[in-house]
Amino acid sequence: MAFRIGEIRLHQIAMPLVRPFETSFGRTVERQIILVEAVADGVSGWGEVTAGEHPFYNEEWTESAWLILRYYAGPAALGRTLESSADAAPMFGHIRGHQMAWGGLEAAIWDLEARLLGRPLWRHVGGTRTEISCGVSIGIQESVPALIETIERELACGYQRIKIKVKPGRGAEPGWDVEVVREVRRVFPNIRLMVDANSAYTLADADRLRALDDFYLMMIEQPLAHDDIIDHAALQAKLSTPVCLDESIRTARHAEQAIRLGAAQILNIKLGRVGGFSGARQIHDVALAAGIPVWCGGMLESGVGRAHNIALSTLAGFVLPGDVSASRRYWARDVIAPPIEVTLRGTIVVSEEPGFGHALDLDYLHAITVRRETLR
Ligand code: OSB
Ligand code: MG
Repeated sequence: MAFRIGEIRLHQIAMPLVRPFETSFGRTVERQIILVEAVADGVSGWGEVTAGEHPFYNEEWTESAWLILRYYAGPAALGRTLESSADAAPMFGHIRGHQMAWGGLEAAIWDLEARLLGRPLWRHVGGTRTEISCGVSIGIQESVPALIETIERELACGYQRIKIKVKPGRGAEPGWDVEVVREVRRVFPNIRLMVDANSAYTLADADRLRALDDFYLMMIEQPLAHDDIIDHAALQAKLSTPVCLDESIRTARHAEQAIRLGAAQILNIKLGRVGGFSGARQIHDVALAAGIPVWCGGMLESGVGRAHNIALSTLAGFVLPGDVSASRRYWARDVIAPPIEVTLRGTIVVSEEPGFGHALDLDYLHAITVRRETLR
C-alpha cells in the first residue's frame, strides 16, 4: 500500500532516569531524547532516536541527530511516496554514518505503515514470537554489596539474565571487572550472567579478560575498540568465553566480516545503531544463516524505542534474552500508555494493537518537550 510522507515532526524530550546509569564511558542522569513523528493521511507513526547526550558510545549525540534529521534525513523523506517501509532506508543511503538519527525516522515510517494497515508492528516487521525473553543491564555501582542487592532485586522480578557493565582500572582509579564478577559468581553460581565493557579494553588486556573465563559467562560484550573487528578476532581466539559485538556492527557487511573472521560468536542488534528495521533485519538474516545467535540491545529508551525493541525481538533469530526491560526500571512515568511491563517469568507479551502497540501519553509528552519542529 503506497503512502506519502506529508509531514515530519521532531520532538526533543527531557526525561530524568529513576537512578543514574553508569558505563565505562560515563554516567547518565537525564536523557535528552528525540522522538520522530512521521505523518501520512493524518496518521502518525513514531520512532525514537537512540543517540546519547554525548558522543561517547559512538559519534552521535542528541544535537548531531537533530541537525541530521532537520537538514538531511527529514528533507530526503518529506513528500516522498513509498510503496512500503522497505523503501525508507534507501532514502538515507547518501548519508554517511548517523544511523541513529535517520534510523529514528526509518523506524517511525515502519510504525506509520503498520498503523495505516491496522497491523501490529511486530507482525509487520516479520516477527513470529508472541512473548520475548528479557534480561537487564546493570550499570557500574557504588560497591559490590550494592550490585549484589540490585541483582537480587532484578532476579526477584523474574529477569532471565543479568548483564553487568565492566571497566578496567586506570592509574589510581580502581577497575570494576574480574574481582566484581568473581564475587557475583560466588553469590549467584547458577544465573545466566554476562558482562559489557563498551570498548574499554585493548588487546594488551587479553590476560585480564582471559581471567573472566573462570566464571562461565554467557558472553563478553564489546571488550575492544568501538570500530574494531580484527583485534576482536585475535581476542576471541584466546578466550573460551564467547565475544559478542555491539558498537562494531553497524551494517550487514560488518556482521558478515566479523563472523567470517571469528571476531564474535554472538551479535547484539540495536535498531538505532544499524539505521532502523531494514538494517536490523539484514544483520539478523546474516547471523541466522551463519548460526550466530542474536539479541536485542537497549539504549535507555523511552517507551517508544522500548516498544520498537520488543517488535524487533520477535524475529526468529533473537534467541537470547535482550536488554529489553520494563519502563519502571528507568522511568517514574513513561511517554507511552500503558507502560512496558515484564511478567514474573521474565518475559514481555507482545501487544496485538496496531503499530508499536501502545498509545502516546501526549499530555506528558508535551510537558517534557524542550524543543519541537515541524518539517513540511
Ligand atoms: O552498550 O548496551 C550498551 C546503555 C547505554 C549505552 C550503551 C549500552 C547501554 C545498556 C543499557 O547496556 C541497556 C538498556 O537500555 O537497558
Ligand atoms: Mg553494549
